[in-house]
Amino acid sequence: MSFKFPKWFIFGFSEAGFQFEMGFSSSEDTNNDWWTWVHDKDNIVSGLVSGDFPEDGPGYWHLYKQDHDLACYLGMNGARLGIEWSRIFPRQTFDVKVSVEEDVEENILSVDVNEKALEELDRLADKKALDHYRKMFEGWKNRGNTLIVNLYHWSLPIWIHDPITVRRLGPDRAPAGWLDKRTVVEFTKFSTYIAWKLGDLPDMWSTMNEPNIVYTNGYINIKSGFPPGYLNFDSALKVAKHLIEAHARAYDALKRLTSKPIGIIYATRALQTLKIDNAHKEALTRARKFETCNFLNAITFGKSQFVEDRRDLADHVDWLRVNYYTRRIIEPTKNFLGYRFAEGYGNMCIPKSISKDGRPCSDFGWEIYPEGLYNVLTELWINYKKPMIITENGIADSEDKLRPAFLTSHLLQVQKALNEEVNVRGYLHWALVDNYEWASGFKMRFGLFHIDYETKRRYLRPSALIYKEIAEHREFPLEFFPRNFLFV
Ligand code: PGI
Repeated sequence: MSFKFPKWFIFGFSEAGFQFEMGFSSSEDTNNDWWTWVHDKDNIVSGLVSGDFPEDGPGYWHLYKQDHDLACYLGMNGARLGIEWSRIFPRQTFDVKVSVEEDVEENILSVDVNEKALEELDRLADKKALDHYRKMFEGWKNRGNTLIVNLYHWSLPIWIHDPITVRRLGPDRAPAGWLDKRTVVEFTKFSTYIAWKLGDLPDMWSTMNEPNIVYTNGYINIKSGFPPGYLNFDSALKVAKHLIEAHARAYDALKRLTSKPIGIIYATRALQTLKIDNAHKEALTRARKFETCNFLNAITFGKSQFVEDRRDLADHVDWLRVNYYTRRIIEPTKNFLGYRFAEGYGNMCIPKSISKDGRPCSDFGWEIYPEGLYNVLTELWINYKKPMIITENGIADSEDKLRPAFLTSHLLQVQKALNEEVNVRGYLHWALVDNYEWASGFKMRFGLFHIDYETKRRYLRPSALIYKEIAEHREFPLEFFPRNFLFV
């Protein structure tokens, strides 16, 4: 087995606007659903969200140059950077007319955002915010690095989604976000506008991050603290369908304006069972469909349980972007999904404990399971045959006790996949510096650099030096592997 990474292999980091940008008073973005959600008193008092606020965050909006310096110091040459819809369009864009083609079942088959519409959008857009994104993106690009721009990472403008009112009065009485098919059209307008204004910068595009988390956490696992916390399975399915359509229509729009590859970032699942009887096999099949295939098959083959037969959705992925953290152990159960995640494994462990399989678990209670990364890469390669980049992989580990082994063991699994000619083109770590972790606030620390949130100063964690060593030399010395983490 070779322990070298090819020359073209990208090492880098990923970043998302809402979790990193704010931190200084002039960088606040108050016009989105997540802002409203994490400031809601009921959410805080009930413990659904942490009570930490994103405006106290890392401050990337101001400190991006410094963070780019840190990334370059670690030998990174690629980044996935996010752009916040609510910053670009703080006010509604419904009145900008575009031509939308629908079939009898109200499926959105095409959205045409023409020059006139773009001019109108230009009058509504916040040019200062747009210029700032240009500076941040150019700053990274001009150092000779690869730039992936991601258009949606969970926060929606408040004029499109008012999650508190949706939860209280239902989705018919408030801006309902992805439950409203108009969001598909508005997202296509936003995506087209960004490609029109900033299209010269990205080397690759991503329409959205982990759509599967949006419909599962928002409408099924409502204890996760994700907006709108509206428990309704049919709503989850509707949101999934709209996200699929939004991806496809944004893909079409981007294709008209750019020749650069367009992909989607997906929360991948290494799914396993502990038993192999029929009930477990059936549960695993259901989980595979619901967690992965129903979404990805829709946008690659135009067919799945989420959308039935839709030729207008097929072949809408150039690259797959893989986020991987831990595995899931599947057990059969009589709920509407027909399966659940077993306690004591995967993401269902006690923080800082040892899993039932004897593996260390993160501050979040996520079991370290590096083989799962190899499993998802090979499975996705076999099923979809698309080039891949790992866009997220990392660990909440404030003391940096587990991160060194986490890093090396996962990178080793990437090499294993590379050696078997799985087409994986890069590894972007989550995260470069500590981040605002949605409902969990600042307690979960994913950074290669620790942040002192009072002063915003960044402090190098030892694992950052391991990343640096590997990224700079494109191979890693064997003494980097604690014995128990070899797993090859
Ligand atoms: O939790 C670490 C990161 C987040 O900070 C990113 O925004 C997000 O893209 N993470 C882990 C996952 N996804 C992301 C894996 C799936 C997951 C999402 C939400 C698991 C639990 C909650």
